[in-house]
Amino acid sequence: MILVGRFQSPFVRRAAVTLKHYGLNFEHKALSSMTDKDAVKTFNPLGRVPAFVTDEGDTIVDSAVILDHLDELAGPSKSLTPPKGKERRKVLHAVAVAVGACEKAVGGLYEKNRRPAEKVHQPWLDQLDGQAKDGLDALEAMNPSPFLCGSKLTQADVTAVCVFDFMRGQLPHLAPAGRYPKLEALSKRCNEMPAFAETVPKG
Ligand SMILES: N[C@@H](CCC(=O)N[C@@H](CS)C(=O)NCC(=O)O)C(=O)O
Repeated sequence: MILVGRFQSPFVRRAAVTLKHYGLNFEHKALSSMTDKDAVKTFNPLGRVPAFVTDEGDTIVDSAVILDHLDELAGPSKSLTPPKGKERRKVLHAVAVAVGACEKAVGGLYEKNRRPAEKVHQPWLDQLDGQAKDGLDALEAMNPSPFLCGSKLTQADVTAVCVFDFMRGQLPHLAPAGRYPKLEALSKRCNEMPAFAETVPKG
């Protein structure tokens, strides 16, 4: 199995944490969607990360699709996403809020980094940042105790921590120290686990 993309991307990192949590061995190709665009395109026609090559040699893209495959490999007893019912909906809801917040934050980052300064539309940037913060507020309100969906680690925690750590590192104005004490504690708790500690982005 091959995971394509650097751990700086929260979408790549959530796939990597999940692989490691399930004890699945994989080759890591740390390609960047910015600086290795042509190489990334050999795995994903859209030039985005993550991409993934399965043991059967099939290529799949988008972190949600990759997680779906990994959950199937892990089987229902180990899966970080409950198989059905209220529990499953709760986890998928939290995952969707975290991913949505992340997409808004990344949209804001691109608005600032990829446009000439005079073409940045501040009201749009403010809206994106506001939505990203609203997403973190909603996760904080879920009151992780000790995890977002109860006593067990789920995909909600994996995704929320990857997103929170990304914002704290790359966009600290969205998650300043002390603003989200419960998510901060969740991140600390999770980052003590090898699957998280081994995927902390370097540099
Ligand atoms: N929905 C995708 C989002 C992936 C994504 O936005 N990846 C970013 C890196 S954080 C990327 O490759 N951006 C380059 C681009 O979209 O052109 C997923 O969950 O995998």
